[in-house]
Amino acid sequence: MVNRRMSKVFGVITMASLCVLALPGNASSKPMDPTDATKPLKEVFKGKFLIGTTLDFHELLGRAPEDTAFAQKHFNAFTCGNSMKPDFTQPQEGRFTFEQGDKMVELAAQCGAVPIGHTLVWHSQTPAWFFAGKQGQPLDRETALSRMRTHIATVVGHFKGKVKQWDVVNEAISDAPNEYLRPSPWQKAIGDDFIAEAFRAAHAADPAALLTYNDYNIEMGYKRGKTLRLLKSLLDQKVPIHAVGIQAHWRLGSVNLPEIEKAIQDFSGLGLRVMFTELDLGVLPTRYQGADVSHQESLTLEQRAAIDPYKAGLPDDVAKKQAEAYRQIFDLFMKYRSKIERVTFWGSYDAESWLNNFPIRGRTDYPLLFNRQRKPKPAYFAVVEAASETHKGE
Ligand code: 9MR
Repeated sequence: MVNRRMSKVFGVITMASLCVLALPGNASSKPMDPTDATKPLKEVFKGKFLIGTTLDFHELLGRAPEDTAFAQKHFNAFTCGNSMKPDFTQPQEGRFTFEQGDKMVELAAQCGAVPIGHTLVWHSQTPAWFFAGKQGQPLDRETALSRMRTHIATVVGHFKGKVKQWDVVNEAISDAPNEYLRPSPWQKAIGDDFIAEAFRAAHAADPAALLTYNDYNIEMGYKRGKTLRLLKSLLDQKVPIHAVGIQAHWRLGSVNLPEIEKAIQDFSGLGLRVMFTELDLGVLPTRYQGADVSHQESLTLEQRAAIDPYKAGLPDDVAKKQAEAYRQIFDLFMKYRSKIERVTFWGSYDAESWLNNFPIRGRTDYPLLFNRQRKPKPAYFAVVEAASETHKGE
């Protein structure tokens, strides 16, 4: 069942803990096989839509050249998994750091990939100083607006002309029934127009950049209406927004294709480009279906054994089911390829996935197209087949 519990925690995750989380678990230490004949995904989807992945600390700090080469081989859009979020780009007021973002841009340039900026305005991974009021007072609107505008102007300005697409606002829509926007520190201090103001600031800093609103579960009925309300209101006000990012953190067995199709139709019907920005298809049991990073489940040892069932490997029947689900997803993407700008996987291969640590830490999940040795899984071949079939397209 979907857990729509709102978290009131806006804790700041430290860089050190993020570095640990982002390192690939059980990754193969073998170098990439130069004779590997697997067809690069970016060739498979050439002329259809961009096909992306994340680069994270291990790649951006030069600690995993094989992972970098693998990402460069298969993907033509790169998103930093963590390194361009506000806790990295402005850890203290006025102290900006761009080294890892610059590295991502450099690695993208080496292979002709499109660098994506993720993310400017979010309630999570944003240092506490952003939300501190003066002399212990609650944060006031003008201070919050000024901090947000300075952050956006400086970060987008730094990457102007290099980063082509920005996730401007992340996860602003509430999961709670009867609540429109998430009562985040940004929303509370500025009001609902923090979203419009963020897009205006990003557009002013780089008028050529494609600007996206990015969120999870917005394809689903309980959030799609609120998303449409937000997008329509931004468009009515002539706010410079160009795309909507459906994160696409989905789980095997609960992918709702009709809802996804409806979302593509509804969002593109507004004249916006559609992105699938963080695609994965977890195979482990979980009660939680969202991607709210403040959510963590704790369990007894017995419960843990039951919910980490594939430690020794992914059973063939599960791999086949996952392949079939991926095939159906990509059939749909292909049908609507004229509306879809980009499909980005949240990690290149299974060991890199955040789902090995969410919503329970230390599990062994298999959500991507390549296994822990970076070899193609049945899901890879299903996706390749979906791409090659002749679709009329919408
Ligand atoms: O992949 C990211 C993971 O390494 C971090 O621990 C996590 C912490 O916030 O953020 C992950 O990326 C998130 C993305 O930025 C926004 N949507 C949900 C993603 C998965 O948590």
